[in-house]
Amino acid sequence: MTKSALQIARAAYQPKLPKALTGAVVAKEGEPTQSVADQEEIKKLFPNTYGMPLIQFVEGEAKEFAPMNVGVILSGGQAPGGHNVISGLFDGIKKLNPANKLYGFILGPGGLVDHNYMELTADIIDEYRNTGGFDIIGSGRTKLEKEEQFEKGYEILKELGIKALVIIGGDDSNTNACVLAEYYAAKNYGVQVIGCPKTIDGDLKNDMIETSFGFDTACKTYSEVIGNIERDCNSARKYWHFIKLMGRSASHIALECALQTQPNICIISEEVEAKNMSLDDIVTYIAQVVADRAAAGNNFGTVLIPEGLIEFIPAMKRLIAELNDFLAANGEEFNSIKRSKQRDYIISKLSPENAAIYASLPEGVARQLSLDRDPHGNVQVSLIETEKLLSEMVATKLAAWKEEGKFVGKFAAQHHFFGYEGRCAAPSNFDADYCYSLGYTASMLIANGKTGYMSSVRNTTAPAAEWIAGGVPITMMMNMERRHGEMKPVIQKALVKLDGAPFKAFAAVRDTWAKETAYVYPGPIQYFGPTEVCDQPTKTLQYEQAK
Ligand code: FBP
Repeated sequence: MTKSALQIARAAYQPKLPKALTGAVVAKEGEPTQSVADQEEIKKLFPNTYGMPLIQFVEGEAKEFAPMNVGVILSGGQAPGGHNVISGLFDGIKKLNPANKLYGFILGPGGLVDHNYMELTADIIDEYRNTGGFDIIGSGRTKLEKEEQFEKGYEILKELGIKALVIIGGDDSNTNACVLAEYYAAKNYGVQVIGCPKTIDGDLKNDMIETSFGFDTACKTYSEVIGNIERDCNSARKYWHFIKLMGRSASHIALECALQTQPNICIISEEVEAKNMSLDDIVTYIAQVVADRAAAGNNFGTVLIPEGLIEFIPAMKRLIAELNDFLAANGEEFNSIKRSKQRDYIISKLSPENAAIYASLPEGVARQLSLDRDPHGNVQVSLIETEKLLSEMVATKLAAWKEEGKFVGKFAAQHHFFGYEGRCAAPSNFDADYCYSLGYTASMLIANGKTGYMSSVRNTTAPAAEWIAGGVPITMMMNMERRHGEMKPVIQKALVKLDGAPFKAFAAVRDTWAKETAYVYPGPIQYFGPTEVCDQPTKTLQYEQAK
């Protein structure tokens, strides 16, 4: 396989570990823990894994460990650094005992259920150190939640002599890891299950997990390109760029990219919901910034839009819910109607409030809302081109304002969607070190007989040597939430906190950024060079951890 010069140079990079992990360690146990909410229910559901203490690894005496085999799974969307979690895990278990073996299950949790696996040897691991992607074993979105899947999984774990399974995933995958840990513990199967916090979305974090891996690299990758667009924008001075950013429900990515690049506008979904804003409120806000900049002779700008925005606009949420129900019950009749009449048909059937909103939407978006359903009958909101929806509606509003003399200027838009561009980028130094440390820590949790824990590395705004490695009982992060009509124990998803330091820092300066052209051009991720260029954590972490 031909390798790029950077790939060859990066292969030699030795990720940094917290100082405590560089020699033999001992697990220091803290006080027993509780779940973040619904303690009684969670305790009942996880009798074997509830209430366990926090673990911190500190320097200790070297011990001998009997040989063991370990399995690893990559679950869900790709996030930069996954290969380093696996190489950290590999190096950790080999250090415990060189006879230990690591098996990777292919294409996500489905590989465990279908007994699709490969042994990860030193040669294979070396090919993937410090590289982006999940291609070493592939990833998948199969949910591990049914007893028969747990049993099928156990069959292959037993056959391969696997004593512990590491699941690298987001909040849902780690919830499932915890359910699996509890199940295997209850059955006395002797298989430990350890989770690792992955997702570019940044929404798997709490008091104990400072950040999910991949967020750092993905945001830096998007910020590079946003900065390039801003510079283009400020050179030609004739376009408004509408940029949608991945991140699922949470707006962490949009907020972090805004803090890095200082665009004219960044919409934060959590704020839209908290202020009960309508689509028209958002459009009016953007149009006003456009008009004010035009009045100052600036017919250009940059707008960041989080992927999940539409679901956070309360009125849109209600419209989507009614459409889901209506089309589930009347899909056949709807499909038998001529395409040109479908829009009017829907308008005639919806409640007056939702009909009015539906009628106000541009043709294309209205169509997407009524056509694209996932297998559960829901609108696939991520497919809705929110960036185009907003720019079209802004254009319409500005045209009306022009007639009234409220807008004197030009408005021309360009659209972008950044997501896949960042998910497999070569990990930044931060992610390379963080992920390697997470994987290595997972091996120490296994060696210490732990199950139902998530690998945790804290104090991440300090140099890596000072990071604190340990484990957090996954039950500690759980609460009860309604999923598919049933109350289920799940890890609480972290949305942007409006009283949190990163949002407050943004809110304090956004009006200035709207008026002035205050763009910052972060440039590409740097792997070699001065530490202030190469080793900075995200602004989000810096604001959150600022004492
Ligand atoms: P997870 O880490 O939660 O799996 O999601 C990451 C993500 O990139 C989201 O930002 C995005 O909405 C989703 O995956 C898209 O996934 P897919 O390509 O499978 O549709």
